[in-house]
Amino acid sequence: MTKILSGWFSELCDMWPGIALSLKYKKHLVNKQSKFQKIDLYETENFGKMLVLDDIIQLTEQDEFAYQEMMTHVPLFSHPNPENVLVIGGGDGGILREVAKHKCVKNIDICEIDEEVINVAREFIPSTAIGFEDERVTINIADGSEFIKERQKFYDVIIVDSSDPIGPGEALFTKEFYSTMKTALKCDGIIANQAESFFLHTDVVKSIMTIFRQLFPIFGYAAIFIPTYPGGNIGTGLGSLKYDVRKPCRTPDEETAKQLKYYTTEVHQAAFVLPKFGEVIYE
Ligand code: SPD
Repeated sequence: MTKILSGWFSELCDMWPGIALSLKYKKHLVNKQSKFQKIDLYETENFGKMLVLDDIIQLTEQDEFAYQEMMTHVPLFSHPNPENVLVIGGGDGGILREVAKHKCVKNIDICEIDEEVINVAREFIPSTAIGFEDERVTINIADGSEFIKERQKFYDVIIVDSSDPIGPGEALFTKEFYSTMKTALKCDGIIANQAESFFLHTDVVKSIMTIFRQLFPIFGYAAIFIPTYPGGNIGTGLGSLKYDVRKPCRTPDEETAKQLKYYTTEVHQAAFVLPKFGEVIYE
């Protein structure tokens, strides 16, 4: 771990050279090495608990809702009746928590390769780990590509909640991976992934859009504002076999709308509108 100042966590990474986000922390609660990665958990001064994998921030309690809501509700509200949903990665449980808000969903599978991430979330981040408590959730500790071999044409929506394309997350950004995932979707299915920042990682986003263009008749990138990811933004890439992901076909009911802090029907549509220079991701 690299620290610029004592008592501060600083996120330095070759994927965003020359720029680092730093958060002041009160306690360093977890520092362990799993079979796959280094897992750290901090109690920060201002952003609640913070989960860090291989020195990269995965979430803070203060702003995780922005990412988890958009990663989940953009694909799910674009589908008229999602019943079977798969989450790849997402060991903190936040995406599960959001999927569970859709009453039409009958089965929620999660395939997380690193059980230790789930254990740390369950012990220290109950606000996201609550997602594991929904009775529709089945936890699978496995490699996503292996897991879906038994579930061909089964899912309405697949959400790939990965870390960055360095280390264990790298395989989740390849054409091979998305071709395999596509076989697990029903003929009108939708896939959503963690698609990085159109501002800082233009080439990565462009490469994801190129893969999605080759595999799906409908595709796009929805931007998400979030202070604790590099550059203050990230995005979700959408690939759809039938439905227009830019226009939701369902809306949150009154009870769900009250629980949401970021997602609205308007935000869903607006997230696909990028600044002029950002349109380069589609070239
Ligand atoms: N640059 C970090 C991107 C992390 C995306 N995954 C976050 C997992 C939250 N459920």
